[in-house]
Amino acid sequence: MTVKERYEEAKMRYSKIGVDTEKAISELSKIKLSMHCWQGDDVIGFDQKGPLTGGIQTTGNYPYKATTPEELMADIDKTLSLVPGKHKINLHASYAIFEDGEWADRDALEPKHFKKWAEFAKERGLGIDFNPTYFSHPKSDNGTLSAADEDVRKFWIRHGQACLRISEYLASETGQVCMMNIWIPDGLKDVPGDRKAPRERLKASLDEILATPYDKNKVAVAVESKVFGIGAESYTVGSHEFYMNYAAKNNVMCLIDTGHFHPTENVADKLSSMLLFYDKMALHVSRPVRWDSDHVVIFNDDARDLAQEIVRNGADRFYIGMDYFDASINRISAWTNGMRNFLKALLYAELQPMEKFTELQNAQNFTELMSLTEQIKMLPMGDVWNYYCEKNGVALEEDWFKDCMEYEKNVLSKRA
Ligand code: RNT
Ligand code: ZN
Repeated sequence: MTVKERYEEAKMRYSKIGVDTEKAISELSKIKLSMHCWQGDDVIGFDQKGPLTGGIQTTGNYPYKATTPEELMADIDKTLSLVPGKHKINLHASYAIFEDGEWADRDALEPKHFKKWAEFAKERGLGIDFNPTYFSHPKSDNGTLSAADEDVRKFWIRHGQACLRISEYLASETGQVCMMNIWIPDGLKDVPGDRKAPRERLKASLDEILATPYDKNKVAVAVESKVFGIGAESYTVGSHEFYMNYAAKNNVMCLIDTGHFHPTENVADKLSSMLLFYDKMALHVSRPVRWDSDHVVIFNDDARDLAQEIVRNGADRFYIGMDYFDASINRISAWTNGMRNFLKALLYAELQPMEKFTELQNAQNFTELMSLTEQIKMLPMGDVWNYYCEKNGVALEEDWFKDCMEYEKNVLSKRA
């Protein structure tokens, strides 16, 4: 049987539960994921040679990571050739590309340092999202936007302002909105002596950054909260309450990272509440294993629940970014798996008879609701997925890994 024939069979089976697979596929094709450049080089970047800091960590020593912009771009191209659909790339400020021996500190970064990235994106019709980098820098060890040291705090305010200018430039170049996400690592290892003052300073710093004039039609700002980081277990300045209130009062978005909550919290459950009070929100799709471990996203219950809420609330209300970094496996496979798996979760959500679910819940028919939910798990979603891949000219589920390994053999293993 061909992929198309299998699909036709699946289409018929889905239609029996009132699901239109054509519509599901067409909705899925409208959803853009923002591909995080930092999976390709273990979150190191090009503007510094030091280790990754800020309480986040990559573990593993798989060889062949990208160490130059050319290598990283080639790896992004390879990955995108294995992922169906049209997506965006997500850059950190630390991925500035300097030419002719030039270098600029974080507070002096300019749009020109991202010209190569803008060209890369334009040639491929990709959008770009952006992030100031408040870690892996000598001035980030004792706080950034919440630092008690005024010179340090001012330095990082200037960095945020520079990033707004860069984000606006990237949006102008690509013709797509640039989502700029602010995440800082500020926190304390042990019981704080003062919880209030750092938060007051963070609030004042954000106010100063956002007071910089920028085009709100081009740049969508988000703020990302967190519960704790490595070495900052006792206190996080930018907590969920801090940012949720800050965002609401200052008309910016919240970014919810699926790894930034207590392990038994259901992150998917937050979306429908938040979207009653915000037009849009941003996500970092990650997979925490016992802690904020940033494992590669797999097609599990958490991913499916999150995808279902995205689809239910309207996928056009979300900026969906990927955020995981695994250095223990082939990095192209990590990127590809995570992105394909989340697209599968979104397809799974598009293939749900949502109206029927609502009807059953309203009728208190929980017996049928559970039975139907479970029955759907056995439907041939894989045939719809493979058809979608074929339609988009990318490798089928059973084929992409081989392709990825050929790239390792022919390209990655030749790297110095
Ligand atoms: C850290 C945050 C943050 C980073 C990236 C690199 O816990 O999740 O989003 O992972 O910005
Ligand atoms: Zn994140």
